Amino acid sequence: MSKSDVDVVVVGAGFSGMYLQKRLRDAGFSYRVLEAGGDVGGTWYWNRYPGARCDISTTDYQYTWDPELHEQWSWSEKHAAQPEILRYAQFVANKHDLYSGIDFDVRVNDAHWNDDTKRWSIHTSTGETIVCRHYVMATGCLSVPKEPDIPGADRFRGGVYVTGRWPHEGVDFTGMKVAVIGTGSSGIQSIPHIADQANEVVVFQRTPNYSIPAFNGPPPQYRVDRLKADRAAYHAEARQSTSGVPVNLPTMSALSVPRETAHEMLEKAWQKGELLELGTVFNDVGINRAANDVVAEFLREKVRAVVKDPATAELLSPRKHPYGTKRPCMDTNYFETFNLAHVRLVDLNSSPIRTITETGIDFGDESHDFDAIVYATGFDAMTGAIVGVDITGKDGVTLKKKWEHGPQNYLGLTTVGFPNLFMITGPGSPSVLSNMMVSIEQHVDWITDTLVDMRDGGFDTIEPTPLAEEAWRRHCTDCADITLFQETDSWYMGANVPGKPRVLFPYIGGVGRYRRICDEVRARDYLGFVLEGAGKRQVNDGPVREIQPDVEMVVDMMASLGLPPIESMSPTDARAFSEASSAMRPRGPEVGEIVDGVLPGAGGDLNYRLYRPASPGPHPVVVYFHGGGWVFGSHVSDDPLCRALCSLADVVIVSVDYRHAPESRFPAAADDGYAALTWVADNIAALGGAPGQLAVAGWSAGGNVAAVAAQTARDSGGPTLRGQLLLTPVTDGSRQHRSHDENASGYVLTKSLMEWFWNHYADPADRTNPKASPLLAADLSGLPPTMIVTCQFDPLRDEGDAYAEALAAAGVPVRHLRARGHVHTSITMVDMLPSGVGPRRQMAEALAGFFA
Ligand code: N01
Repeated sequence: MSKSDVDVVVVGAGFSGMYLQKRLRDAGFSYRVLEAGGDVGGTWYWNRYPGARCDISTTDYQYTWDPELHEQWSWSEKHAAQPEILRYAQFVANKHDLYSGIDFDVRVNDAHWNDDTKRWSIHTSTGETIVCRHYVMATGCLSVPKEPDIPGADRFRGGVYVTGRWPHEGVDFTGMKVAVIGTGSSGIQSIPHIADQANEVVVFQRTPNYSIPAFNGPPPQYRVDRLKADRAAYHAEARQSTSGVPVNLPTMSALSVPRETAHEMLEKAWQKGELLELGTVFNDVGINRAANDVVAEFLREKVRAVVKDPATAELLSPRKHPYGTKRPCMDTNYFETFNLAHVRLVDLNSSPIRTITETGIDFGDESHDFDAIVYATGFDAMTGAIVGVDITGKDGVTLKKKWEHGPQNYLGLTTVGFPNLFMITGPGSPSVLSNMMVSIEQHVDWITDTLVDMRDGGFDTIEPTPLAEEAWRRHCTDCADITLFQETDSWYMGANVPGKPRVLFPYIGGVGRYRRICDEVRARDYLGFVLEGAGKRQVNDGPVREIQPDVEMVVDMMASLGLPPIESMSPTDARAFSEASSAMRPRGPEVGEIVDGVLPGAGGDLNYRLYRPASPGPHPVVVYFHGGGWVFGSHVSDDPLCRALCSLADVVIVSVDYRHAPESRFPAAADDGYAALTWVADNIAALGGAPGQLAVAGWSAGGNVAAVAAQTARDSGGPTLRGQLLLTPVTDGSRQHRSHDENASGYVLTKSLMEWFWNHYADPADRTNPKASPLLAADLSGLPPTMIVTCQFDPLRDEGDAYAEALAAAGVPVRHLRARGHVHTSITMVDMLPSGVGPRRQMAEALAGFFA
């Protein structure tokens, strides 16, 4: 093969391109590495502004693939400065003879896929055409500075500097009047240094940022000690962590401790001077605005403690965006700089820039002359470098066109219509939300291993399927939806570049989860990919993750506990276990009033708990039956869900117990359910309810009791019901539905547990009785309007679906929510799983709608 016809072209010789070259060479592939800069280092080659440093500790921001490097290179500081990181890159490149494989000062102008030859043609700025089988964009996430978008920017005749393209010879600001525009990481790092030299500095701030002091010094001793004790274990932990740095995972809500205690805990984390520490003190900072505000206020207090002028301190205090939804910064003397007499802060919200002139900046009602303007205005992040090159895939479609509405991709690595194109740390991968070194190594390894697999298997091309790509988009969105990220206009959301689609560009599901998914794709014979070679085609289509990410965490956590299955316990032990588990959960929202009482059941008194909204009554009343497979649970066991429904729907919930099996078998629960319903109907006014405004609801076995009660009321001339809400109900004990096998295990409620419930509740002969299996009732017409919620990963899914369909066929108005990615229990886990919020809101809407 000639130099112009190779297996792989790699664009970029930063840390990604360098390691990729090493792996490709070791694996025996021919390759070219093209680099626009004059040296290795990527981001650390270009970002030479004063104060540029890495925010991740040097114990973690370094390669792990060459163990010798740890002995041969030692870092001078906890947060290495740009020159040292560049020297490290050069050291590695020399050690591994990487320079010889890189063409410097070469840009790729365009790249075209030829579907006949199954090869890419790459045209470079030097006029060369390189043909290759595989094309890898190792171009970095923050490599294309954002174009200055301020009127008059091209008129200014003084010095113009962009942090991301800093002159190699440096800039001496001594004696100058300098304007700095932008207060992200680059601005916050450079402003104190510019202020050290300049006569006058005016900082133009549009959005204040959260920043913590770096407390730079030697690398953190506790990390050094852990690395020395067991380097492999440390790296393994980093690879399975959330952000690519080993940190203790928080278990506590920021709202579960008094403010003072929370601030004491945050203070300890703040003192460490590590980027990820503050965000990992509490487990709900990223998902709950009130919890987030505990951290935000702690940081605002820190600003007030440093900045002497209260008005300036307030301007420097972020209030609009939640902590972490823009990249938090680390600084050295940033806030202190605003105490200097020659440094001024201009708030662009009250004094916008009108125009830049030949000699300075006109803002608010002022005109100010400057010798230099520094743009610290950020990057066209994640996709700028990738679509900046004209990449044309199958059928002449460009990547820019395909990504017009969002960067559709599979695993952040590949994209439909562009065979054999790979991206390193692309959109849809953890990338910028992680320690880049860990993510880079993982991507390089995955890509190289894939190329080796293809070569071994005789495949020439690899391309994701549309189904896999769409499922990945959904999974990324599911992960983003449970966080606060989408509330903020940030570069993570593409909001800093006009016209960019608004999506969360990086994958927020975590480095460890992402790695497991990528590994699974390979282990499952390239799930979601089409591979083709001479006379061969392999398609293994399918979505790689459908379960909601927070639900998956709970399911994984429960599996890791290794608890005995409930069906191996006696009913007494199962009840004790269920009560103990319930005691640990959040209690749910406040309601106006809670009243406990007793009502007559079919076989004796039944306990009930009434939840009343805070709003003035009388309210509609919903009689609710708890879950627990007719064997365990009580009138208080679904307390958080009842509170949530009461407060969201503004209705009274009366949660009633019923007799349990095996002591009281079929039809005890059904009879008690109906008895309770009639008693509440008869006493509705005394309970503070509006007469005639009655509905029934239940979850799981309680959904069965509710459905049966509704049928009995219809058939026995009982109370008129305005509606029934059935959450993952048991509707059919007579036969196996497909979901019993599909979701037989691994999703909390198992097929064998369901059998155990049925065995305790009803003899096989009784299970076809509509009082046990409401789906089997001869006539389903005349039942009240119904909402049914079924969950994708629930053994009971299909019988719930079947009931919804049968009711609709019988003319009953039915609202059917198929809760995607949920398991039998997840929607009841109030204040634990954010993905349950939407379904619960819909359930409450349905309840309120029954009475509208
Ligand atoms: O860029 P940014 P950055 N008029 O986009 C403002 C990584 N990094 O280069 O927020 C006025 O964060 C803009 O205002 P607003 C790190 O991941 C890492 O600082 O859009 N202002 C914002 O204040 C980081 O997040 C390290 O309202 C304008 C600023 O410019 C990422 O790179 C060091 C404006 C841009 O902030 C990017 O950081 C440096 C306008 N027209 C960077 N346009 C370390 O590891 C934009 N702004 C240490």
